[in-house]
Amino acid sequence: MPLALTGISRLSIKKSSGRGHRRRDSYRSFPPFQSPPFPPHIFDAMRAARAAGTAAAAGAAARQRMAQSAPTAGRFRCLFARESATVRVGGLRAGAVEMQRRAFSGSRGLRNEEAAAKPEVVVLGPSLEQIQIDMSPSEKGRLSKLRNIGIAAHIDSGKTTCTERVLFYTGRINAIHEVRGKDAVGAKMDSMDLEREKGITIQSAATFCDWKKKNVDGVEEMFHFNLIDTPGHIDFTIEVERALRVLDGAVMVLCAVSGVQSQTITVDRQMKRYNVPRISFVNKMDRMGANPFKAVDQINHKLKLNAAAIQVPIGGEDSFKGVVDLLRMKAIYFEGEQGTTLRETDEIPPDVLPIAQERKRMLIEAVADVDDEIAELFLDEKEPTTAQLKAAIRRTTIALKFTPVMMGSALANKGLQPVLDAVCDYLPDPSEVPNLALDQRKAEAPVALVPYNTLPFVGLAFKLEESNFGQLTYIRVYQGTLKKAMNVFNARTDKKVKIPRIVRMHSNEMEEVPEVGAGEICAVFGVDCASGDTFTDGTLPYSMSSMFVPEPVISLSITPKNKTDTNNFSKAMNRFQREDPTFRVHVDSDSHENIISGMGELHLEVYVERMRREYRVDCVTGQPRVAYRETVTKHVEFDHTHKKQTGGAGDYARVVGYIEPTGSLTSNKFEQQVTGGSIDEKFLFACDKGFQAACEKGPMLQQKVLGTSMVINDGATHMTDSSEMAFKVATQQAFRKAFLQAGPVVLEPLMKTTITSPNEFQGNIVGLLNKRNAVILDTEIGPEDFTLTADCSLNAMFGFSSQLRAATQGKGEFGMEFSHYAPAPMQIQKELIAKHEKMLAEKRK
Ligand SMILES: Nc1nc2c(ncn2[C@@H]2O[C@H](COP(=O)(O)OP(=O)(O)OP(=O)(O)O)[C@@H](O)[C@H]2O)c(=O)[nH]1
Ligand SMILES: [Mg+2]
Repeated sequence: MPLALTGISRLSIKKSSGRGHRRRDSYRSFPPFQSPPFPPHIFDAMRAARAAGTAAAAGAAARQRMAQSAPTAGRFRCLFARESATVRVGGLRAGAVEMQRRAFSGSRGLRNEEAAAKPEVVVLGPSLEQIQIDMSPSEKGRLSKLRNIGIAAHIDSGKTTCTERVLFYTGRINAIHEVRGKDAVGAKMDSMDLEREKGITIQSAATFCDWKKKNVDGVEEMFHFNLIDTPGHIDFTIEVERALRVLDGAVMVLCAVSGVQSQTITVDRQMKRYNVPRISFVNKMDRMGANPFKAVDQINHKLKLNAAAIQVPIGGEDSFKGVVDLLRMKAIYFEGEQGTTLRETDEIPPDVLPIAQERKRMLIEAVADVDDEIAELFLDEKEPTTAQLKAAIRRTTIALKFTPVMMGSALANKGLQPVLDAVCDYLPDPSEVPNLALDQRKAEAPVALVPYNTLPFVGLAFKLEESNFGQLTYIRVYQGTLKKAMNVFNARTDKKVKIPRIVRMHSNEMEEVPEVGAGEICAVFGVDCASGDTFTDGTLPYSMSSMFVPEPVISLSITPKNKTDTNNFSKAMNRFQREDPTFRVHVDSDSHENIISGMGELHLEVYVERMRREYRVDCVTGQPRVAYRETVTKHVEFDHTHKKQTGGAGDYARVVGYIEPTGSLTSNKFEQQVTGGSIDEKFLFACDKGFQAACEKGPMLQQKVLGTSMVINDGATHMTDSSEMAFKVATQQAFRKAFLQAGPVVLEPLMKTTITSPNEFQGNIVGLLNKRNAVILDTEIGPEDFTLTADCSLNAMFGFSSQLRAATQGKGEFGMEFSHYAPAPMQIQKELIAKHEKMLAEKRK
């Protein structure tokens, strides 16, 4: 039964439940993506540092004048050396705490209280305030004109269409081509054939462009943007995740008709995870039923963000002509076929004026709610000047307390130029965002990275791509300069590598450059590494926390139709695994089938299809299967001896200890507490290996084991018969025996499911969810439609999309992402075990 998808055009794949031919060769196996678990203190530190930093930045500007004579680089080295410049971010400075307390409401407030309750995190290195003060004029000039931004949103909201306009208006491309356009060229950022055919983005694509922004006094300033267009479909969520990990700001696109949709909620969660400030852009103002203010309300209520429109539309639907800029109270019309001619006038159409005045009042109120300066003016009943309001919007947006909402229609070429201005005006430059590394020599203490070209280099490899010229590694440079032919050190492997070529990416094209400075994004060739690796110049013991990588939840068997294709098949598998940490491949040791696992059916289908197109390998695939896990619930002791005497040297190993739940369903743990040398060190190492091997295939369903800890505290060794292999086998046997006595349970993946639908169908939807034993976590009812969040078992969600469509006259939509593992219902566990045993019995025949 196919897994229901969120109303997306499907790829056709031949399916077969039969097992394919056996394949013996196994491809080079890559270690599973090593995502160092995000240490929670890093999030707290970054979150608090951002809030504290913004407050500090205001004061910093004034103090900067006094401090400008200080020689920059030297001063920083000195600060690092003495470590005197620590910024306390868990227990914020009094002013910042006060400011935050008043500022936040709803969920934000909660996050702050949470942060306040946590122990204080001390960040080594300079504070954001200090970075601003110490910056040399040339660094300041460079960084203040640099923006690293991402475009993220619900599927089909128009991200790629918007990006196409951005590239056109900045002169990066000469003509506009549409997603699914009639000219069959396709948008620049959707460069893969499959993307163009399906009209969806599958991989995020990076580009860069320069925007000439006109100041109030008519002077032009040149800004440099690094831009990443991300996919909207949840199955490609890792692309959004890693883009947001390295970007400083984002444009969140919404549809003017649908407003906040299920995937907008997921993207919002991701932006909050990486503390990314954002501008919201309500697209598709030309569509029938467009209502930007509904979207503003939903951002406030559904996403719990403090949002207000900084524009109002002139006309709507077919007659959408332009917008009123509420800060300057000017009407802006986008004229010419491609909207390239901007006509600005003080004459606001009379029917729009009252709305503009009302919305400006609301804007000031919303900003006053989170900004002291505007609050004071508001209380004194004074209207802030344009400059004051603009500065306050910038402060509060960067401090994650506000999101300005703009509007337009990308397809109709209206409204994108002001968004580019707003990116310059309201989104942070790299020096305004706290970026932390972990100092390996100081127990992973967080340390601030400083985006100065002159400091030692620190960068993060956030994305890999195989190209015709070898591996292409995308790197965000956080500190120092990355130069061609320079030697860099991989913090994970401690290996030195030379950088042969540096390029800037423009979708699938590239431009070679000799160097890139701090705060920039680039790609390098010929560097062998994993996604998420940190690179330094070798002088700093730093590593950076990687991005969050969700666990694959769906798997299926796959076999090349033709035996002669095995080579290409292995090549493709290697490449896809390297590029995408949410895509995994393994060979089932019993059936000898290749099993691919991923985030959803579409995810796997895309890879099968890419294999056919790019590697010319046709495959037969099995039915999608849910990735179950196994765990224990009790403490059980074991004393197991593995003994075999078959003439000559025998096998002997005795292991004593216990297994028990680790308390969290995230990983497994092995520990040895042997005293007195009853088991030799090298044999204990073999025990650890045995445990890891046993965890790969649980004793119940041969699925992976989770949340289980094994301790070996005693044992015995035979002078001649003991070997590493004997101890490995003994541990595996002991594990298996003890596991089955320790209250074993089958775990199933629960998916955080978000459903949005018109209010009248609420009853139907709750009925559908009840049938699936879903746990409803939250329901929010708006004036017209409601949003429901529930934890549902993935197994129960097969076929949900068609049932939801039927229950809501096609008006409901849903998205789901992996939430956590939980014990499967008893009945299902029994069925799964019975099925598995039957399969084993058949094999034995
Ligand atoms: N009416 C209207 N349609 C638009 C507008 N912007 C984009 N579209 C259409 O919406 C569809 C999706 O646009 P994309 O730009 O591919 O959307 P996306 O957000 O990049 O989609 P994914 O990357 O697959 O998530 C296309 O058919 C566009 O032509 C707009 O302003 N008005
Ligand atoms: Mg797209």
